[in-house]
Amino acid sequence: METVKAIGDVLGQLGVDLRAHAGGDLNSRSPIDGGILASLRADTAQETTDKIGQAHAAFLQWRNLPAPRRGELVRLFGEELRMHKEALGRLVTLETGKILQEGLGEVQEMIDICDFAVGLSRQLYGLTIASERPGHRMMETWHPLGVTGVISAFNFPVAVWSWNAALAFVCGDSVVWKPSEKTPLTAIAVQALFERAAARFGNDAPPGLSALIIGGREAGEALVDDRRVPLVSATGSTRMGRAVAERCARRMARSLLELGGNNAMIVAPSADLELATRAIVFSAVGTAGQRCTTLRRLFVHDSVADSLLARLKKIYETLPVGNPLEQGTLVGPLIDEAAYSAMQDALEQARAEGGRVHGGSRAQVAGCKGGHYVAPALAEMPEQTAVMHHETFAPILYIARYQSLEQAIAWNNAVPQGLSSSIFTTDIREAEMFMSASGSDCGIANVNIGPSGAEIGGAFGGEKETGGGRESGSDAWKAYMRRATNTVNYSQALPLAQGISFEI
Ligand code: UN1
Repeated sequence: METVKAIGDVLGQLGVDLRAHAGGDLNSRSPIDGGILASLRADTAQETTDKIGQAHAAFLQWRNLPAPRRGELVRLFGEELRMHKEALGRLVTLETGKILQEGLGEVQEMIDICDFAVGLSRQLYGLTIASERPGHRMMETWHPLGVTGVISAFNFPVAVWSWNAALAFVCGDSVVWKPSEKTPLTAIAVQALFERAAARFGNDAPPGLSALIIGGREAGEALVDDRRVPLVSATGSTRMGRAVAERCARRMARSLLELGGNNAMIVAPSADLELATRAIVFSAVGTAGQRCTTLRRLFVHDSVADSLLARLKKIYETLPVGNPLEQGTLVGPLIDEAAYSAMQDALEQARAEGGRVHGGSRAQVAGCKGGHYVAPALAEMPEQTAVMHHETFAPILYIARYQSLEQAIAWNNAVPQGLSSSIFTTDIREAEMFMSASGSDCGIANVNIGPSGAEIGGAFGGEKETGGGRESGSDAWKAYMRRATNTVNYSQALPLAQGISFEI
């Protein structure tokens, strides 16, 4: 099989040695053709707890290094990524099935967050606060937190880890990573690149600063339940996130959650339909509909619906579905058989709810027999029906017509998830209304771009069942640190706050 032949080369270019992980029954399977890329061994419970212990010891040392010096390690890691962008991007494609352009984009996203984190290492600012007492000063200091646990999903197998890890390292934390069992190889490769950067950095990088746990659910649970891990950042399904949140809450640990999205776009009467069409297609079929930011619900004003639909149908009919390694392919495979079945079930439900479905059936791709390829689906719905309240991780775009902006915003907000959203309009009132307090209730609300493909500079995450966490840019770093409020008395008196008199 093509993928099985390709994997050796790519791992060689990345300098990955699988021996430490080899010899188990955990298969990394390429969604491109079903080829088994490697059979790996899961870490034992003892190995997992040892790695967490080592990460904790590493933290105790790492936290004392000045933050700009910690940033230097992230800078070196970013250099490794730059040097290996092509090979790592190809590995992402081999293991996730996303097209090569998107595999490379994922590695670029890692490079970007490294650059951001290096700058941040000199900007971990705290406030100074006016004290109500004479001769006193108040301030906030941000300190390293501890071991950051990262649980990542198959669809962004390395970028989402890097959002967490790059910030955690400059914040003075160590990181223990439990990747999706569907994508262990990309994680092993990234860990190898990190170790190379750490070796270049020298003895100031303690062993175990970044650890990788290969395994399934039990490995994740061990991480979530370990008292030495004060923060667990988890990306994946709402079901998984709820379990993580509950277990963390039981031991009063922090959880940072980035869970399901069910993202909508509103296309208003004044929209530039040409731009909207391009944004819709990228957001709805990119990564074969398997981004948490994928566009799933499209609300089109009645007056432009026929025109927009005609454009979309035409493009959907000829979308290049195929081998993601080949140039020209825009839609690669779904991750596995279960994803294919979930898509068919959702389309069935859409039909039962009065939807008219175009596309959605299995596509045959030469040389890729073991893969699950589909023609992306458009589902014209009579209104926002029950199926549209669920996130199905597949390229299904539900379309409903609206009459008033209030109705479209209400539909946008009516689902349990609250990650990303967007509006296409050239009417400034509509744009501002959409971004206002009574507009979109999502963590991301865009104007004249689609809901997916965010830059790393903004805080990334969403509300409601999306979990409330914010990762990546802006001030997301604060989640990886603990805040101390310091009050300093430089006077010779001891005035009490709130004017309390307490004479002894
Ligand atoms: C995800 O799907 O979990 O905004 C992350 C985007 C990407 C990240 C997606 N930058 O679509």
